[in-house]
Amino acid sequence: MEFQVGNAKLELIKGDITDVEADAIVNAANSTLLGGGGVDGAIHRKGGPKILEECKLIRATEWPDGLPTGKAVITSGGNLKAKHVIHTVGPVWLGGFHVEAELLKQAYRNTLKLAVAKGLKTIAFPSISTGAYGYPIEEASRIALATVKAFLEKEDRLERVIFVLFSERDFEVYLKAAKT
Ligand code: AR6
Repeated sequence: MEFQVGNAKLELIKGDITDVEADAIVNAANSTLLGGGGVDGAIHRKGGPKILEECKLIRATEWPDGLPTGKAVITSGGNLKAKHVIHTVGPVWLGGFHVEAELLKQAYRNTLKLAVAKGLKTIAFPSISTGAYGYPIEEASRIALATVKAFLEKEDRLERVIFVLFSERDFEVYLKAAKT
């Protein structure tokens, strides 16, 4: 499913983000930047050790105490088809009373800003925070889509943003949110 937003195409697909060809795919990482399960594990497994080496360098230089929730950093794509990986940290769901929504917005927005700053044109997102971090996907999908749409309406340098949903159910939830 594809929608036009400003100058860009916003696309929803069901699939594995590690197979996507794009200027950047986004990693739903944790603050350590040293890997984990879910999409993070899949990206490091398929992308190979170069990505982890670059993450370690970022920790040693820019973020010695870890990447704060809502921030984003970029590495190469290693062995992936994607040229780069943008690593961001979504919020852990704590019941909705702890600024989770604002932090989720920041994760999407800071990732998009970094992509533009690096001159990237195509970027693919997973559903940040809705796996291990427990964010209810209906609410997260609305925030994700609204944040990306608002960004694309003001910023004409991105050409394509793809949401890569891992399950049929996640895909249906995002599709419903995109249509309303
Ligand atoms: N392609 C696309 N989506 C995927 C893939 C994939 N290959 N694999 C999983 N997903 P999660 P979070 C979906 O848990 O909730 C990690 O351990 C998955 O079905 O990966 O932000 C990190 O190191 C779900 O819908 O990320 C952190 O510690 C979505 O990606 C923590 O998990 C996000 O699930 C981050 O938790």
